[in-house]
Amino acid sequence: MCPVDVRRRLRINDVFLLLIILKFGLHAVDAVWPLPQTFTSWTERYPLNPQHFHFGYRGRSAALEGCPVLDAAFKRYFSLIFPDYAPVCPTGNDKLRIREDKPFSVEIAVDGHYCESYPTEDSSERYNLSVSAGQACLNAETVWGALRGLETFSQLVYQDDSGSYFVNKSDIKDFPSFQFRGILLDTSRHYLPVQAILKTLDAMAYSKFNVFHWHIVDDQSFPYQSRTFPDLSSKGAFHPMTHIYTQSDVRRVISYARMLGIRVVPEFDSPGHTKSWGKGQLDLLTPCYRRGIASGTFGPINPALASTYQFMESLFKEVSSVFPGSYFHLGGDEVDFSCWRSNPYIRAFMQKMGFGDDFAKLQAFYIEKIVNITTALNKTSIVWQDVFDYNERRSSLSVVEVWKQGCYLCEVRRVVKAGLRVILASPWYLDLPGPTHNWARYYNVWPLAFSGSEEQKRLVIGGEVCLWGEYVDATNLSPRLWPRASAAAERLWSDEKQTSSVENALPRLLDFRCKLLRRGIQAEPLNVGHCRHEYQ
Ligand code: CP6
Repeated sequence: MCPVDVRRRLRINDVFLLLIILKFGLHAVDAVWPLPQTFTSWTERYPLNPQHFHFGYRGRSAALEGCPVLDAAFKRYFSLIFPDYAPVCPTGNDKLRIREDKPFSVEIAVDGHYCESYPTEDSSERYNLSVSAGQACLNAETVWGALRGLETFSQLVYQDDSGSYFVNKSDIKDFPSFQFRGILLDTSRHYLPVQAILKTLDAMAYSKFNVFHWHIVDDQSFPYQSRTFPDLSSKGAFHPMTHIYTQSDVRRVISYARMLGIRVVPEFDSPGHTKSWGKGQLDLLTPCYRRGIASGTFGPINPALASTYQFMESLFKEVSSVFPGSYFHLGGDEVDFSCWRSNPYIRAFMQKMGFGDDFAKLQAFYIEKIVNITTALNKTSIVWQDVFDYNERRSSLSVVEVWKQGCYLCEVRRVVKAGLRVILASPWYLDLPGPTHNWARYYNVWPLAFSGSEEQKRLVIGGEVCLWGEYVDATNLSPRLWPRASAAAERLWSDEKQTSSVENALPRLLDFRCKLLRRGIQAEPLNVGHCRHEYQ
């Protein structure tokens, strides 16, 4: 079963690729995005007939029959591989043709015989895929690896000018360079309908992203409908009925993501970025003072009240059971100290605690309590870099997300030197449009290009594309993200030595963008040109 015979090898090299693009357009061979770690392909190709094409579980993997994640993936990928196939009653002609076509099956084997319920931060996504006459063998350690392999297989299939499907003989051994490959969506500055989120999850799977970072609270609105504190969204959402995510919406997003091997990391960003909570929860935010009297405006969460921590604990208890993943993003960025400073009660608390005039100490005090609440709920906390920068006692921290511009690798180095894990976001801010925001800027990023030990580099667990929501809603979400986010996806998945050239990547990215259009994703153009199947 699944023989691997090495014959005439055709490696992807620049000259070959260029020839293909110039002569045929790149609709055929070797166009996989993100680039697999090792990839050999041959000119030998096999026709695929949708009526004689099957997915199946192989031998020792028999226990997986009935695994919902893979069963659903087979259905999904069948439609993605044969986009214009509509089952019809065979006419006489079809019957003749079908008999001539050889069957083809994709045989899947997953180690360990079982169907995991949720992907975790250390789930293996490794797979081997070998395509030969009549069959493709896909081996993986987990169902999540099998999903990545199915995505790759789907990208190997192409149509000739008459519309017939083909796949070339290929041999792929693949695994991600980084285990955390995320996209942040901000559903507070603008509400994103559930459908828009699900569609983004689909597109994420096409680029092998595996984390959806859901920035769900901010100053402008709080759309999450809490069971414990329903007023937070009934008063703090843009609209109490139409601009919220109900418990069932949230469950739907989480289970849809799981089917694609994507983890959902919720962010409850505090103590700043929480003004919307103030509307539904009295005495949570700090009243700001002007010339000794309360001005009627509010600042960050009030860290001086015991009731604050009771509220946060109840809220986190609820959301830790709603979101099954082990990572929790606690935010902690951009806390404006001026309101705290203006408030005499906060200043008195500072004196009592011995913080003097150092508001960073107050912020660290608050975050430490929130981290402890999170740890007690068995979750691992992620914080924005501000928390690391302000905190002298860093022992309770686990994962730090670096977002500030400037020398971000300097910051990465500081964090790993402290023995903490890092997620890098600084180079991947996609929310601002403009001519300088071309994809190569997101491609030419080298997260490990700092001096440090191997052990320190292993602490860089991945990166994240941030799509902040001030200027983004469902109208421009897709074109803002795609295909530029895919450039970051390749940086996070593929081997950096094989993907160091923007020129080599361009033809594959052009091809991939056309695949996105074919799959119904409104990915913006990279430059002048056309796709065989334009978006409609
Ligand atoms: N919202 C929140 C934001 C940003 C952050 N947190 C942000 C800051 C600066 C830039 C882009 C985004 N809009 N909650 C910082 C992590 Cl340039």
